[in-house]
Amino acid sequence: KSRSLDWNNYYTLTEIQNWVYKLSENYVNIVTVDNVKSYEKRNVTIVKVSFNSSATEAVFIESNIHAREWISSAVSTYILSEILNSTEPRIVELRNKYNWYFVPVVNPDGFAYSHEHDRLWRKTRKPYGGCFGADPNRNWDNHWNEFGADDNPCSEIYSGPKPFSEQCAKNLAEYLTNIPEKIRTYISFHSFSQLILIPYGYTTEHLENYDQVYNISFNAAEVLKSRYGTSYTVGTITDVIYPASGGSIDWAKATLHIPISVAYELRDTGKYGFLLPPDQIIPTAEETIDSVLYMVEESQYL
Ligand code: 0X9
Ligand code: ZN
Repeated sequence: KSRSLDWNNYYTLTEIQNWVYKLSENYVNIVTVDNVKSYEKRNVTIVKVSFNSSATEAVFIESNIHAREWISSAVSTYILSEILNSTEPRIVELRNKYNWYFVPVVNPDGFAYSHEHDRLWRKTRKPYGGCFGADPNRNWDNHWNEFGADDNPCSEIYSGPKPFSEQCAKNLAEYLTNIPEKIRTYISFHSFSQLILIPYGYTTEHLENYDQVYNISFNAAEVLKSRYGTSYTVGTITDVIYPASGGSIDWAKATLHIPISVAYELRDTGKYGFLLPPDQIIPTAEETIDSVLYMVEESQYL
């Protein structure tokens, strides 16, 4: 029996996808669902929420490109639900102004594997010699395999044999290039560490509109903290964690010229790590949506 999402639990791929299809039946003409395929022929489900058919700008939110980071899709589906259902004037304004795209599970093969076989699985499931999977967040065609990636197929950060060797990343990138609206905010949810990460992962240089994006992200972290006191660190991928090229936010920023393209590393800082207890889903989602709304509001000035 498929459970309906209430954010008191983590859900399987099938449950998340069934919930999404129900939304498209209940919100005809507002919620539309597209799918692209993964290596194992699962659906990478893309949900579009459009209250305004003449909107020319969009927000794009993806999660669970890394399989074991379950809190990431729990938060993105919570935000999807709030964008659809909330009567808060602030949310009503942002859903009328932008079309909202959500990809709750970018890496469905890995996600299913993390539910069924190995809770801490990270990568895709495409076979490479004796090992399985490439890191789909090292596989995008932007400074591919230059930093913080590995040529060894058995590594957790294996970049794959070539850019976009992983179907889920390749097909999502192709979908992104065909979106008719201008994406103003692109958010990739990960866990864990409590960070807001700014491009780029391949250089220590601060490129394009770094100062503006830093200020907005810094304030977004303050907004996040004001709900439950959760502290986030803000900076470029290279400055805050480690050089890591070939990630989705770098590709999105460079290829689609998105004013705000960031990754959140959600709760916690290591006590539970990837195994964040389900009773933290709702507080994590609540504090995160506050900061996301702030970012989307600020994106109009960039
Ligand atoms: O290493 C990663 O891919 C991310 N950290 S995680 O622990 N969730 O694996 C950081 C991603 C930062 N973004 C890019 N490198 N583009
Ligand atoms: Zn991750």
